[in-house]
Amino acid sequence: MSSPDRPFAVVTGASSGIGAATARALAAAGFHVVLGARRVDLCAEIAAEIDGTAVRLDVTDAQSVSAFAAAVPGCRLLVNNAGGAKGLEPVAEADEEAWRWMYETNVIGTLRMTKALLPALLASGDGHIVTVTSIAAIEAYDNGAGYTGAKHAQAMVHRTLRGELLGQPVRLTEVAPGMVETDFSLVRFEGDQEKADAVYRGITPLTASDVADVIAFAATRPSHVNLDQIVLKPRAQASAMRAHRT
Ligand code: 8X3
Repeated sequence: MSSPDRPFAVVTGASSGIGAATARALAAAGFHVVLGARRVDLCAEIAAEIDGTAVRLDVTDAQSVSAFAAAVPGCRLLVNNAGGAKGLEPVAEADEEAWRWMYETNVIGTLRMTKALLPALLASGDGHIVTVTSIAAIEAYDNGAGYTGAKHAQAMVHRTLRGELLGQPVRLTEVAPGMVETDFSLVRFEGDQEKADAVYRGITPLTASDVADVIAFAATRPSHVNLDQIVLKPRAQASAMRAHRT
């Protein structure tokens, strides 16, 4: 893996959705992208397309994160994108296992990746951490406490670093999307296609590449410009619980 003239960008959850689109957008912006995900075969296909590198990564596994970090030769940009939701039910019916999974992937996953790559980001002399949170990191909504709680906690890891790293050459950008059509809802509803489709019915949601464009924009500003927090939603969505459907 060598990249004489292109800076290295690491994207987690890069096998599909926002992560895959971000890998493509960053490659187009001149980065050598290292794509990490459990489904490394999908990462390898995208890597071949964009002259990047695929490395297996499970952010819920400390050993996998260490091995990944050891395989990455440098890192100027880390995109913490891996995460997701499981379930949509009232607190009174919360499934502890689903909550554990959400905290493990969104919160501890972001923490692990950031800790593992922070030395390389600092060593680059011009590092940048982009964390993909959600409007669920800003709002509370009925039946969503497992996910909104995890996303709020993930955002706190990221926003706290904004202060802790002051004076260091690392920028921090939080990107908080609303409704984006990816396999997010299919994962949330454990493969129930009908339920997943209903989320996006009667509305034009954001696409993964709409979000990727914003990430690439933030990543290509001059080093002194820090886009702190970017919230993006479809025009027809005002909040997690309020959308206009036709
Ligand atoms: C996904 C957006 O509204 O389903 O992060 O929480 S929402």
